[in-house]
Amino acid sequence: PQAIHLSDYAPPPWLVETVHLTFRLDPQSTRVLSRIRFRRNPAVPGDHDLWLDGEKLTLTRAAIDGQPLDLVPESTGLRVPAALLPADGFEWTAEVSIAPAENTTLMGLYMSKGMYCTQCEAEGFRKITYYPDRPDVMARFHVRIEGDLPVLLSNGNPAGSGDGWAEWEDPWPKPSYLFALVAGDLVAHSGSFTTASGRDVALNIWVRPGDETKCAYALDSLIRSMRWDEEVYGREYDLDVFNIVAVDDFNMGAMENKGLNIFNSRYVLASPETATDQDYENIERIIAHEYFHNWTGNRITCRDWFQLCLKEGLTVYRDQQFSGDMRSHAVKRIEDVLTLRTRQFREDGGPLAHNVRPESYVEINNFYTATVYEKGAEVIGMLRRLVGADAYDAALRLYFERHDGQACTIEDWIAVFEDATHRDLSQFKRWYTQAGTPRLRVSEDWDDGTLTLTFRQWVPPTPGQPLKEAMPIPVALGLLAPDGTEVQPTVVLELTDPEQSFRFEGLAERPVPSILRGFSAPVILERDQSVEERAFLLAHDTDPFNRWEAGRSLARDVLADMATNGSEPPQLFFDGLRSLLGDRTLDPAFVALALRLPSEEAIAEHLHGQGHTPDPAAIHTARRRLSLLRAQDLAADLGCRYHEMMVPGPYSPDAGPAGRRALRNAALAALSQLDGGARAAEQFYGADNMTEQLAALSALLEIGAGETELAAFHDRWKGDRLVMDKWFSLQAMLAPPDRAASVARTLAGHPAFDWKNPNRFRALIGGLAANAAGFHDPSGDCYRFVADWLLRLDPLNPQMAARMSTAFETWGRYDGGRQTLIRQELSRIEATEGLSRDLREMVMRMLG
Ligand code: HT7
Ligand code: ZN
Repeated sequence: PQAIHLSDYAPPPWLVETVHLTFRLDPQSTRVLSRIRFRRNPAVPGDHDLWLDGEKLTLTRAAIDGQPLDLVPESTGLRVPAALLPADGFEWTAEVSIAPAENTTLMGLYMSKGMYCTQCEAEGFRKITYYPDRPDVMARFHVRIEGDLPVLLSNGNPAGSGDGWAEWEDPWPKPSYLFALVAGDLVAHSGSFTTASGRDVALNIWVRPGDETKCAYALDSLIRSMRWDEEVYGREYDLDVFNIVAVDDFNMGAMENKGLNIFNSRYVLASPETATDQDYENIERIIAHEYFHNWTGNRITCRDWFQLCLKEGLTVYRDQQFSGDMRSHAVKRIEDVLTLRTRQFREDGGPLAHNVRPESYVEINNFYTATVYEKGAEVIGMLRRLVGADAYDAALRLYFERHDGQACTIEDWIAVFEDATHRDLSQFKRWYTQAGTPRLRVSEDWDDGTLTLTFRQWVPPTPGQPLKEAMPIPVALGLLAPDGTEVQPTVVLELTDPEQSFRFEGLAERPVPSILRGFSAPVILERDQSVEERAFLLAHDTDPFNRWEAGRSLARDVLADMATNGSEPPQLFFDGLRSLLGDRTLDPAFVALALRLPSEEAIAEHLHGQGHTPDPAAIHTARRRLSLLRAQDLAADLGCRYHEMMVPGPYSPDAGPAGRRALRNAALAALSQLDGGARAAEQFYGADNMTEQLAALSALLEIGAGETELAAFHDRWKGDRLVMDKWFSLQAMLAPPDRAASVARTLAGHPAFDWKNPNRFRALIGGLAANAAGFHDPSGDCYRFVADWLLRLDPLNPQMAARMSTAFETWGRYDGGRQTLIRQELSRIEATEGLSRDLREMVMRMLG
C-alpha cells in the first residue's frame, strides 16, 4: 500500500458550500441521496478534475446540474473529468446504496444492537457517500433521515420531524469526519444549560431503554464541562441542542461529531453498583474531552490528518486541566505522567516511534496514538510553562479569533504563540518534528556556597531519524535546605543546548535539588542519587509530584536491583513509606499513588534503558516479594489505614471519597498477602459498590484465591455487559504467569466472549497483554494465542486488530528466545493473505 506524505499536501481544487443528504434507512440496503454544491477554490488556479472519495458504495445514479453522468467508480472513489465541470461551480447529485448491517468495521454507517450509528473520523464518510472526504473541505450540512425508528438524530439543530422522518440543519461549516447519524429505539436522560450569553441549550443523553438510570453522572459532567469552558477559555456552546448517544460497539472511547457526540457506552453508563471510581473519573474526563473539541477540533479543525495533534494534543491538555480543577491537580498530574510513561514512552522507545506530527502514514487510523494525544498534550503544557499562564491565555484568545472556521496546521498554532508572545519558537517546533523521548542527565557540583547543576541531553535514534538535534526543555527546579525548608522556590530553567550549566550562589548549606518539578517536560531524567537523598525528598519535597517521584524512583531502583541481582530492599524504603502512610495531612489519593509499586512493564522498560535484558519472570518474582516484604513491615500501619479509610454513607464518586477508597483498597491488597484473603472476602461480599467489590476480587486473585468469588461475581453480573468486561480482563491480567495462556483460552471459549465487540475483545486480549510475565512466558503460548486472535479479527475489524497488535511492540527489549518467538508470530501475520492495510502497516513497522 502507498504511503501518504505530509510534504505532498495540495489544497483541494473544489470546495463545498452546502450538502443535502437524505437517508432511507434499511439494514441491508440504505439509500443515500446527496445534493452537493461545489465551488472553485480560488487558491488553486487552472482546470481540475473532481475527485470524490468512496469505498464499498453501490452507485445508482449521478448527475451534474441535473445532467446524468456515466461514471465508472474506482475502488477508492470517483473521478469526474474537468471537462465536465462548469467553471463557476455546480451541483452534484447522486444516489448510492450501502448495507449497514453487513458493516463490521465500525467505520461509516453500521449497526449496533438494532441501532444505526456512524463513525466518520478519520475516513469513514467515504463509506457513506461519494464526497471529498478530507478535513480541509468544510461545508454546511442539511440531513433528512427516513426510517421506522422512534429516534432519528444528526448534527446541528432540529429542522422538522414527522412520522418516520426527521430533518437536521447544522449552521456551522464542518468537515465530513464530523458528520453523524443515529437512529434507534432510544430513550433520553435530559437536562439543560444556559450559556453565559443567555442561550438555552437542550441536553440529551440517549441510551437503550433500561440504561437511562445510569446517565446522571455523564449529564452532570457535561454541564460542568460547558461551564468550565466558558469560565476558563471563554468558549460558549453554539447550537440549541447537544446530544450524546451511548453505543455498545465502538472502536475507541468517543467521537466529537458536531452537536451529536457518540460514545462507547463504557464512558457514559455508571451506577455505584456497576462502575468503579476509575470509571466515573473516565466518564467525566471523556465527556469533557469531546465537549471541548467543539472549539478545539470542530470550530477550528485540522488541515490534514498529519495535523491531528493540533486538535487532540490541545484537547487532551484542556481535559487534563479540567480534571485537575474538578479533583486534585497533584493527583491528576501523577496519574497523567503514569499514563504517559506507560503508553507513550513505550511507543517512543520502540519500533512504532513517530513524531507528534507524523510525516507519513499508510493508514491514518494507526496514528491515533499516545504520542499524538498524550505527548501532544505535554507539548502544550511545556509551551504554557515557557511563556507563562497569561501569555498562554492571550495566545489562545488570538487562536480562536484568528482561526475560527478554518482548517489549520501546527505552523498556524506556533505562529499564534509567536505573535502573542514575540518569542522565536523555531526550536520549540522540534517537539513536533523529532520523535523519541529525550534523556536528561544531571550532575551536581558544590563549591563554597555555590551549587552548579550541569545538564546533558540527548535523544536516542528512532525509525527514520538516526540523528537528533537538541530540544528546548523547560526544567522546573527548586532547592531544599537539609532541614526541608525551601531555599529556592520553583524556577523554570530553559535548556536549549546539548550541555548547559546553571549556578546557584550564596547558599549557606549544600541544598538538595528537586529537579523536573511537576514533570515539567516529557523526558527521562537520569541522576545519581543516594537512597538517603530520595528518602529525604519523599519526606520533604514541597512539590507533590517530585515527592511522589522520589518514592517511585526509589521503588523502581529497588525492584530493578532485586530482579537483576537478587538483592534485598533497604529498610529506608519501608521507613519512608511508613512516614507517608502515617501522615494524616496528606490526601489519601496521593498516599494510595505513593503506595503503588511500578508495574512489571515499567521495570522492564527501565532495565532495558539501563542496558539490561529484562527477565519478565524475575521481575514478577521481585515485585511480588517486595510487595510481601512491604506488607509485613507496614502491617500495623496498613491495618490502621484500612479501618480509618472506610467511607460511610451512600456512595459518591467525588474525589474525596474516591481517594479514601483508593487508599483503603491499596491497604487491602497488601494485607491480603498476610491474612490469606479473609478481609478481602469480607469486603467482597459486603460491598455495596463496584469499586470495593472489584478491588476485593482483585486482591483475592493476586494471592491465587478467589475462585468462589469469581463465580459469584459472574452469577451476579452476567447480565451486565460492562461489568462482564471487568470479569474477563481481571482474570486475564492476574492469571499466574505459567497459566496465563490456558486461562485466556478458557475465557475465549466462554459463551459470553463476544469477540466482535471491541470492549470484550480488548478486555481479554488487552488484559492478557497487560499480564507482563504471563504474556512473555517463555513457551510463547500467549504470543501465538494473541496472533491467532488478531488474524481472526482483522477481516472484520482491521482498526481494532491493528491497535491490539501493539502488544508486540516491545519485542526488541527481550532475550533472543523471546525475540525469535515474537518475530515468528509477526512474520506469520505479515505473510497472511488478504491482511488489512491497517494491520499490515503495524506489523511491518514492528518488524522494522
Ligand atoms: N477524535 C476521536 C477519534 C476517534 C476515532 C478515530 C478513528 C477511528 C475511530 C474513532 N473514534 C473516535 C476521539 C477523540 O479523540 O476525541
Ligand atoms: Zn479527541
